[in-house]
Amino acid sequence: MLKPQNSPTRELVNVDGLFAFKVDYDRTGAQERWFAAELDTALEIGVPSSFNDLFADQGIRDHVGYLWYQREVRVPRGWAGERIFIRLDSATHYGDVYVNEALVASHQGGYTPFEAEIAGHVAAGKTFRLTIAVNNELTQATIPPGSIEATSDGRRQQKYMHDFYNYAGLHRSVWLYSAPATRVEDITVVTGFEGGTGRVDYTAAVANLSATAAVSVQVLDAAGALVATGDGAEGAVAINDVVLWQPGAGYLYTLAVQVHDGGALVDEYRLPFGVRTIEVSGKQFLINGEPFYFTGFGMHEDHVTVGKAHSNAQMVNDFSLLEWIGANSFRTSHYPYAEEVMEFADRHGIVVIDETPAVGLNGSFAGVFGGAPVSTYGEHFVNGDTAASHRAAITELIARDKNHPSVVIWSIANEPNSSEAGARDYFAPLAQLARDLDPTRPVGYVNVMFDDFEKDTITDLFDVIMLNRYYGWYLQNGDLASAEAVLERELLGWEAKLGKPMIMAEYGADTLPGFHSLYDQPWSEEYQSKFLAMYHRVFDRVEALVGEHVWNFADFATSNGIMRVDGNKKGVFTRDRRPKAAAHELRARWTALNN
Ligand code: GCB
Repeated sequence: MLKPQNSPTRELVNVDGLFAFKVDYDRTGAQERWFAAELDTALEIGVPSSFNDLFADQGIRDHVGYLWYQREVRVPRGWAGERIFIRLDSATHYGDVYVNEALVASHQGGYTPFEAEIAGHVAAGKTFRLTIAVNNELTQATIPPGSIEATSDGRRQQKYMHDFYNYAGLHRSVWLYSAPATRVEDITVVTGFEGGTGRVDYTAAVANLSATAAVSVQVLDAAGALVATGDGAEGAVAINDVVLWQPGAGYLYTLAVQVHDGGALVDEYRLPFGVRTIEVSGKQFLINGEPFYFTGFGMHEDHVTVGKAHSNAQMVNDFSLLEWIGANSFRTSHYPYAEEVMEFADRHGIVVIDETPAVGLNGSFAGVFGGAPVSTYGEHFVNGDTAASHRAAITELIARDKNHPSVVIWSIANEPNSSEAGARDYFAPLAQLARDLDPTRPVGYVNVMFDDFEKDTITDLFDVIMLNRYYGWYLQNGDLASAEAVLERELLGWEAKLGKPMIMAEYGADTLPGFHSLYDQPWSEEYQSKFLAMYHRVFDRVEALVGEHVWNFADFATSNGIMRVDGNKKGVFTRDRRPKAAAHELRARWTALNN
């Protein structure tokens, strides 16, 4: 799905700002047709934001169900005769969009965009009432999955098997845009190179293409100079003296796809892209044929007050900290991040492992989150409905992000149960789906510590091995010598079993900034540093280990629980982005490794 843009034939209006906001406590909003009139509420909400932490009201924060957003929007007067679309970059986890009284779009899945054509419901120069009913429930039919339990006094409580807080709302921008009837609807670009010549295979899907219209493409270099042209909606073009997209040097070309009819330009869409190749070869991960070693983090979209809202200012700050510390990559743990983040990574040469929201498909975690462990695969938990949502999550992620040169691996799940009967039947078709949708990128999932190389039954289905390990934290806590032995044994075990490149996708220790100790005391800044140094010693001894992503970039909000004090503190930066001691040590190691 193409991100909307301004072009000579398209216009784009941002619809963020203050919306009227109403919590649907009694679940009557749809039935009472709240969309049909001005919302009866005194509350306002800023979009984008997570709604949870904005109001000094526990009832709002804990609400499970629908949240209603409403504002008036004016259609630009010049849009008569154009196709008009409303586009939400995300609605977490579900959204119904009403234009005046018409339901124009519904979408499940909290981290991917959706849109609807609304020209039949609005008029150029006139306003309309935009109402969005967002639902934050997680069930067996959603990704991530969850369950809703009733308390003895009748409240509904959301339960789930993942660590980060279930922030919800309109986390990303809302747009209104115009496009011509004959328009470029999708583009797929696949690149390669031989010697100094780049090859760009492209396919454009064009809606309402008439017999007299023709599709052509132009390739422009970073300075805007024309370097290649092609005819037809599908084809291959060559770029002489190609400049490759490289980690640390995100050189981008632009593919301008144009539709002409009778000599006139009918539509134009400009897609930035990079020329680069990705390959797994033996135990190596190759970018442009060169071995690549990942340094960086598992991250979160998480900030004080606004929760999971995208903000360009905070994004710039986070990327600048990544650069400062010598990170060349990150994983979008545990859901697709805002498209602005992906574009920024493209432009700045940061490598991305792009993950679906499939987190918490693991009944063993029930013990950690306050219950008794349960099995995972079956009607009671991860079932056919979960699988259907999971397929949609993979499909929508790849559709959105397939053209980003920064994306080098699709991660289709984080820490699912991979040892139980049922795991292989569940994951084999999903791994295949990702490969079918994108044959050009390696596919992986992230393996949990309980399902080590002796127990795991699915990792051979994937191209890379991604592991989350907490030896020295959840196990061997405070005993780094024992942890070191277990870690090394396991990495060598995986290497011998599968002989594929391995990335440590998470390793880290909760750390209270300002707590110091001379001893190996968990939670101290010294312990975090020694913990990471121990992992690095082991990594440097294992040939197949091709990447290290510390958990986490920054402290982040979690659900309540006895394991967390004001959130997860495994950040190398605090939640307000101040460095802990370990940040300086990582900087020294990664700067040396990457030079
Ligand atoms: C994990 C999860 C991550 C948690 C982390 C932790 O394995 O993938 O979501 O936040 O452990 O700190 O427990």
